[in-house]
Amino acid sequence: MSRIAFITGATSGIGKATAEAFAGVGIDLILCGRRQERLDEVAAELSSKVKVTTLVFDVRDKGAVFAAVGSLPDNWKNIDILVNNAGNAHGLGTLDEGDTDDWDAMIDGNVKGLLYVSKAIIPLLLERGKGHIVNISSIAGKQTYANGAVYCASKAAVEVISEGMRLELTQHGIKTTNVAPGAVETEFSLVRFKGDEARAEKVYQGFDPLQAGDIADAILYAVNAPDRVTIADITILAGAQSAATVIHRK
Ligand code: NDP
Ligand code: 8X3
Repeated sequence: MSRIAFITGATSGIGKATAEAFAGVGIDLILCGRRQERLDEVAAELSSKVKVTTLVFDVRDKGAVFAAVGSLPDNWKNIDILVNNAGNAHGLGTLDEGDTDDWDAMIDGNVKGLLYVSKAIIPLLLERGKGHIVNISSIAGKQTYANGAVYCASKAAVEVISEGMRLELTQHGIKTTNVAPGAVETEFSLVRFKGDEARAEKVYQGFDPLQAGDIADAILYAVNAPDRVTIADITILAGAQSAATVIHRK
């Protein structure tokens, strides 16, 4: 029987690559994001392989999150896998100079958004007595760096929420996997630097950065593990990376 995955942030980067990896093994997809056209493109690309439906909402909007999940037809509510991937960094700056709108975007999206989506979907998993939640954290959730304290705090919160989910949900047959990537070349830096392409490109220069597909491979491994196995936590760094801010560039 095919499984159904609900993926937030499926319009680009890690979320989109995860959708592609899941489609490759026959997992049906509920793809979420704010950009409808992008979702339509991904859906068109993958619908020859699996069943795909899309939901457009901002994870920061509590009402929209619950309305979107509630709008799913009953057959799409049989969700097996939730990938809480939607999120971004906004800005890179000291606490005294940081933009409080950026802080709101990170705390509201990366933390509260993940919680809203989880609260909407966990009851569906509990009803079925099975499921798997994959939370996309970051190396930044394990190691704090200067100028990134709020982003790091938002990802440290994801680490703690993953642990809390595992403690609460394992007894109900629901697994939780926390995935903490290092430097992945996606739209992440473009968003962090507010569309400054030159600055974003520099982040990935002089070394071979992780690709979104590398993270999707790990997620696929975790969700395909047998019932007796819980992949609790995966940290993935680029080959040239030894810590959040230590990258060996040529
Ligand atoms: P991208 O910018 O390529 O993708 C981010 C995705 O999240 C997009 O699909 C975007 O969709 C969605 N998203 C962002 N904010 C919201 C929101 N408020 N509501 C709904 N959807 C939202 O970056 P990545 O693929 O790199 O990022 C995915 C996750 O991986 C994030 O949680 C990020 O923190 C994490 N991560 C990234 C790393 C990296 O180096 N790239 C390293 C470690 C972790 P849309 O704009 O259409 O809404
Ligand atoms: C993204 C990785 O180290 O740029 O979460 O914050 S880092």
